[in-house]
Amino acid sequence: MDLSTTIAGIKFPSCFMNASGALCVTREELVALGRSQAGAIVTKSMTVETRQGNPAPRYYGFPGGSINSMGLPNLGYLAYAELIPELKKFGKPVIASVAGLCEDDFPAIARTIDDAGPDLIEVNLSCPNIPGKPQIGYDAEASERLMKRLRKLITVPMGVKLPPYFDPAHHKLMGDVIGRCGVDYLNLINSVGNGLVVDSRTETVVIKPKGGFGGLGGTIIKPVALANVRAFWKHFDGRIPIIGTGGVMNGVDAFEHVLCGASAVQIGTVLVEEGLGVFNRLEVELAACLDKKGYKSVADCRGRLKEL
Ligand code: RRO
Repeated sequence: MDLSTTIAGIKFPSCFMNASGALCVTREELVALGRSQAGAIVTKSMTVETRQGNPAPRYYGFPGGSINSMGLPNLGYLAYAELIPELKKFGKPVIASVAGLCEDDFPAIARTIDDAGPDLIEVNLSCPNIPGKPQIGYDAEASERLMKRLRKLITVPMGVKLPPYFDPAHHKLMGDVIGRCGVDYLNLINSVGNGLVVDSRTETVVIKPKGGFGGLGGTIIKPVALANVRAFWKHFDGRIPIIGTGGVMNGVDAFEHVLCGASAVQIGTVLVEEGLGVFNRLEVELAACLDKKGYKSVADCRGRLKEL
């Protein structure tokens, strides 16, 4: 079964990879992703300075998913710029995720990281967890300004990681914006921001930052992720490749993302909960699912969701 995929002209040996944030902050974690069966190495979103992130506990897994408020812990962009040539030796694409605490942080990071030669750069417009900083992706004008600015600096394929949108009017608004910015691929979706998980036994929140509010991931967000993949796939008539992220715990979840239009699939919660062995399991499960349905590859069924 052919589980390879191509995004913006870059060939991935497998369509499964880590979601930015999951096991990809340190050199050790990134090297372990390189040695694993993952189809790519995706870095943690990077900022200008090294960051410890928010106080713990800041991640909590529960049967239906996870909530996190990590607060952008990362090594700082200069450390990732130095690491990228080493990571490229694993023979699979390296995706550098670029963030910032304000719009003006992004350009310097993008310039230096572009020089370091990752295969793709992903602009994170959707971190929900920095106290007092709204997600850029919910401000269409700021998103357009920033994407146009970065497009001039980035020479490798440029993707954007978007937050979930919950109304067709917002899919259209952001779709139109993205169509004007020369974006090469979309990553849909980041965590569903500012949810609240309550432990009724202890009568407390489960994570410390922001009074317990944090980004939701895992099974509970799958329908939201699928809706966003589908909405943007339709908006662009399949012409902008999509990485589907959100709620993938098994091979059938991945198949659903592909049916909605995803060219590749990223995993966050299940990677954190299960570890690197999950990549092999998901590949076996997706291959079995495609085989049973008579598909020969991921490309074979992409976007083929039937409507009633
Ligand atoms: O570090 C985080 O708190 C974080 C980020 Br940057 C993001 O984009 N999405 C998320 O769920 N957490």
